[in-house]
Amino acid sequence: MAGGSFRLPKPRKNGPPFFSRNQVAKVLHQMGVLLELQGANVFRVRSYQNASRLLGSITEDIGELVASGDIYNMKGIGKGLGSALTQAISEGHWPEDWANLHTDTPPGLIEMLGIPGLGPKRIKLMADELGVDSVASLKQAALENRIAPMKGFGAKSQQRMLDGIELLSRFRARRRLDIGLRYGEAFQQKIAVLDGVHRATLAGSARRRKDTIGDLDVVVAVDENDHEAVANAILSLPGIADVKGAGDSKISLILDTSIFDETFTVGHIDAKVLDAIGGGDYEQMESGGTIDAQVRLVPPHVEPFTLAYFTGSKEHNIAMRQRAIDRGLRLNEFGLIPEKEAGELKGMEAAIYSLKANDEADIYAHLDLAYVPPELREDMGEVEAAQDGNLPKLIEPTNIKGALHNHTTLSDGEHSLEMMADTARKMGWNWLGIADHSPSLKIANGASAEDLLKQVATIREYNAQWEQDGVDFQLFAGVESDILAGGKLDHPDDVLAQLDYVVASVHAMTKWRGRDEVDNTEELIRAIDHPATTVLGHPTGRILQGREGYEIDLFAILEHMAEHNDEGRLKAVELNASPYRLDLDWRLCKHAKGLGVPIIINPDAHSMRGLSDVAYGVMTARKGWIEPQDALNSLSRQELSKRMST
Ligand code: DGT
Ligand code: CA
Ligand code: CA
Ligand code: ZN
Repeated sequence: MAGGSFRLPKPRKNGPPFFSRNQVAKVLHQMGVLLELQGANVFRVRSYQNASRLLGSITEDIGELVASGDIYNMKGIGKGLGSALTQAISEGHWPEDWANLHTDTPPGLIEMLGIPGLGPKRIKLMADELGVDSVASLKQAALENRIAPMKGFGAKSQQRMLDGIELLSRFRARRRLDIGLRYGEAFQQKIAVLDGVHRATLAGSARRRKDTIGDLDVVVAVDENDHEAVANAILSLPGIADVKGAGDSKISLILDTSIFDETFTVGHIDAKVLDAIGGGDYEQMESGGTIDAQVRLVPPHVEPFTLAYFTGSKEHNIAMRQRAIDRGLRLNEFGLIPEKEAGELKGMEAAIYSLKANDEADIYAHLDLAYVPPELREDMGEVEAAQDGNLPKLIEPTNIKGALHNHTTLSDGEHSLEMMADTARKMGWNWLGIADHSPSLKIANGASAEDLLKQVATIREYNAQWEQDGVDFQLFAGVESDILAGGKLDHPDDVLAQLDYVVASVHAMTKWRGRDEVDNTEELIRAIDHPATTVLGHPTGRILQGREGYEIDLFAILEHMAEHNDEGRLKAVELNASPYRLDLDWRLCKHAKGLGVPIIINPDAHSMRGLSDVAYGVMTARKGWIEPQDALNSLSRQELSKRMST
């Protein structure tokens, strides 16, 4: 939840100090906000705010400050606050009136604090004057234009609230894969090195590499005797904003960005994308963001079953369980148990009769199946394929020899042609395609034909030089042509003819999203039919957690592209690897593959660092059953050169 959660943290088991400096600073901040929501005296509010800031910035050990009584001497911490903090830190409980303030504040008001740009003062005003007491009722009031007339508000701030509500609801429901993995991997790594932990694995949708993640699931193998100690150690890790429930085998908590060893930043975001996901508000929400996580602790011999279960998907689990039932077996998170031995026993008690498994592959083997990679576990035909020995040999990061859709300073990229080429070489790639924006896309600094042709000439010179020096690397000269009205490309044919390839993409989102599927599909097909078009760029234009794509019939488009390929003309569909896009969707990758339409995994890099986004494309491609031979990225530069000249 954005803005964190508004609960008082539970005391550490091994205190004092029962709370960390950060926890105390956070509680003081919350108190300030809650008091302001209540309309408390401004001086009182400020004393909590100041104390929070003070404790947030000191380097002294909070336990010692309290033990020595020095906390009373700190400027801004009066007698009242000093004794409240002393009691909390040395005895492990918060003052009763603090706890009451937390429980008495209507949750709807706290929920509203998550709306970007909306603070406690204005929430209180709207609550008093309009009776608004939740995000839903605020939205209603805004839609009925009841906020704009209020003094100090206005139509603009009303609209901003509506935008903020929309952003909050998207942000809350799910998080993008890149963000989920950042939290998930940081958490998993911290657990993995704790004393007594045999293994910690990120399971759930993150392990299946879904494009968005609901919550994180971590499975930890720990000897029975160590469960309690490890559970306590996990609860003491940094980055835990709140604990929703904690036992020795199951912990449910909320992580925040303090889990990261370095300051959390979202990094560079392409301006067009940032716009779609909420601009500065998005960046701010992400830095103050949280994600839910569930941890399961199980003994090592049970862990493979637990890992398989919590990796899911639910649909895959159901298919697997049915297969077990057909063999007289019971499959669950505790084991694979012969029904006749388990009898009336349940859960862990039945699991003593489980077949043995050292790893997940053993579970699949018991069910006469080949090991199914986590990405494929969606009940999309993988169980049948695992039975028949037809599972795909999925593409791997090491198969990637290059990518075709990348920007330089010629349009809206951050880095020069030379820097991009250099980075690609250092990544071990053998080729790199440059496709800067075309003239019509003014907001992305689209390059004129003249400038583009200069870049082409430079590319040819570099290639000649590398050839001469025996360097196994080359650049391909392309363009990302905007698709214009009527499906036209954005340069004259004689210019396009001098390029190695063309990525044709839609950017006029407003127009395309305002039109129906039939018109859009027709125009896209016309652009694809242009002899110069090699790649269909980000086919739907979707921005994950940002906006839906425009309406198109991708099945018809892929079928049409398949006909071209059948007749020997290369028409590839892009899997845009930016974690904000992951467009083509993984479900359609499998379909494209089936039709024989080549995929090209493109980072759409706008900087040197952007090239590494290709990793998310590989994850998505794997999820979409893509094998090395299905993706142009695995071709050598000579092979690709040949393919593109047909
Ligand atoms: P998410 O969190 O919405 O991105 O998606 P998942 O797949 O991580 O779902 P989650 O966190 O609710 O549960 C993790 C896994 O646990 C899920 O993939 C499969 C398993 N699981 C959860 N609930 C059920 C259930 O009711 N039946 C079965 N067969 N498996 C379940
Ligand atoms: Ca999950
Ligand atoms: Ca879960
Ligand atoms: Zn682009």
